[in-house]
Amino acid sequence: MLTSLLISAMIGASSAEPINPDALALLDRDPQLHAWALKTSDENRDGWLTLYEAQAAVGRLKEVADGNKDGRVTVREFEEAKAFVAARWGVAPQPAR
Ligand SMILES: [Ca+2]
Ligand SMILES: [Ca+2]
Repeated sequence: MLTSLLISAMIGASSAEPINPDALALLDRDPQLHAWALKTSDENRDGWLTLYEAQAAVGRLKEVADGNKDGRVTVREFEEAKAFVAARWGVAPQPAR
């Protein structure tokens, strides 16, 4: 489920764990976030996100999303962050399902 994946990816982004496979899985499942991650975190500009680049992207997303700085990203904060990065970086929103 995307929400639990999101939470674990966010937790991984804040920990000292060097490898966080959930970061790449999260971005792979969300085309809008993936497009945003490519714009902000594809450091070598090859059009692909490595796990390292994906982790950096999720770390950035968490900084943007955790509006009240309590170290946790709620689903609501996540949705607001997605809307924010879509507007700020010009990433097309996902069509409603
Ligand atoms: Ca890359
Ligand atoms: Ca929060």
